Amino acid sequence: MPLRPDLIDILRDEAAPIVILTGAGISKESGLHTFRDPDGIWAKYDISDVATPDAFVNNPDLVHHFYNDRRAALLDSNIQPNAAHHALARLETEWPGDVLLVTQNIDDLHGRAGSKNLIHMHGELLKIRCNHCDLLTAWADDLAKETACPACGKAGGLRPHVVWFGEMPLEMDRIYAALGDCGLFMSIGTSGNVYPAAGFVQVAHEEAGAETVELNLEPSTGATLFDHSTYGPATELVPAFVD
Ligand code: BJW
Repeated sequence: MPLRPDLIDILRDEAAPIVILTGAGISKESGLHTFRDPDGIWAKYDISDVATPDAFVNNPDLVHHFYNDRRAALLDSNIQPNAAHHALARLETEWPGDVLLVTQNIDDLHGRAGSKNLIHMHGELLKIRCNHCDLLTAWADDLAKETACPACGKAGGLRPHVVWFGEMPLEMDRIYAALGDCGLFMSIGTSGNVYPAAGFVQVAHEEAGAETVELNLEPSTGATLFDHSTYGPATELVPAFVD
């Protein structure tokens, strides 16, 4: 069912808490690749080669190469937040209730657009951490297997601060608490293939009785779980929703 225009007015009057989940589709029109579209990242790389803890043990050079390349792409001056990122930052400022933005994206475009109440549940490309100590810091230089940790001095432990398959996504307690208390759950630019994020719509529906909305280029895997769906490019749909 398409979005009812009056629904937003009702939710605004109630100052309903909102939880928004975003995926790679929201950054596509900024020039970053999605994962599962025909020209996506998984068409060029095998997930098991670059996005699992075993991949990092078996071939750290390839994993570092993969993320060093993606950092270089993100830091290209042509890559900027788009109208959808900016619209969500505006929503956070203007909505009378709480707005929590949960992104699966490891790029920093939501933060650059001004979103503040933001969780990077799959980590952040521009941060690194050490497997040998508790260092978590801003990325400075391209990483290699031989790079020594600036805190503990050991080599081989520095890794991208990202969540690979089989690892626990970040800040799940805070996310589930917000899902259990929201009046509106929106999913934007995600294919709904990766859990636990793909299950958030059911949590919001069953635990909070929230209205659920999908904005995506095409129906996601879980499209039928949403109360309302609108399809098209994020740079058109998200500003139209917010303004
Ligand atoms: C546009 C557009 C435009 C294009 N405008 N739209 C059941 C429960 C719990 C876990 C599992 C489960 N079943 C299986 C699991 C395990 C596994 C999993 O989900 N496997 C599936 C493949 C089946 N999950 C995990 O291992 C996760 N950890 C975990 O579960 O821990 C235990 C746990 C259990 C229970 C509760 C809590 C925890 C970890 C998942 C880590 C994902 N990591 C990656 C890569 C690392 C980061 C990186 O390198 O970037 O994260 S995989 C990749 O997929 C990346 C993304 O964040 C993620 C999601 O992709 P996304 O964003 O949806 O992108 P696409 O490409 O798939 O879709 C883009 C969409 O945009 C498309 O629909 C387009 O149409 C659309 N689009 N242009 C609007 N212009």
